[in-house]
Amino acid sequence: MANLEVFEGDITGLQVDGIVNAANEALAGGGGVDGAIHRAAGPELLNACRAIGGCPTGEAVITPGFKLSARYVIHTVGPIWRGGQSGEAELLASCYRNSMRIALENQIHSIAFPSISTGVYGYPLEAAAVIAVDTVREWAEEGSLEKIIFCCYDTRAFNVYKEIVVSQ
Ligand code: AR6
Repeated sequence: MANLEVFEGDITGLQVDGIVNAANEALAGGGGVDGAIHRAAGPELLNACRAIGGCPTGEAVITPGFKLSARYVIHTVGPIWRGGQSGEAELLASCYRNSMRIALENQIHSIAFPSISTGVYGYPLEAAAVIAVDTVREWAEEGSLEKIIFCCYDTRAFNVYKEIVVSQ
């Protein structure tokens, strides 16, 4: 069983095999964690994303990490929150599931996730964190993974994730 950890800070500084990016369908870069990852990885990351062309909501694609210490970036596109009746929960679970599948296919041993969809895309934090932890746990016993980090950018998110990881 891979170890589940909660970390507070910037995902771009983590020493892991792969970090997950909360991207948009165009893979065009953006604000939030996406912007931070592109800045840290350098312009080659945008070129690699352009070559892939795009990624539908709920799916995931992989690129090298370029200047990041992480060898890979797994880009996934979370749902935009529209009130909860538009399949948001299933799409968010799908982001975590597809990211884990790609990590395993690439023999990744350690991976860090940001709190997908809970920034600009407006997904309520507590509900999103339950989905994140539940879905990742289902995969944590598979294959190569040894360490899974939920990387929270602020103390509120850190506390929410910590409580869910500990209580489940
Ligand atoms: N490290 C870790 N987490 C971070 C960082 C960081 N450096 N920066 C922000 N976060 P968001 P979304 C947290 O808005 O809601 C982009 O423009 C942030 O506090 O980055 O999935 C994309 O291009 C929040 O908890 O992603 C898309 O258009 C979490 O990361 C759109 O935003 C996600 O917030 C995606 O929106």
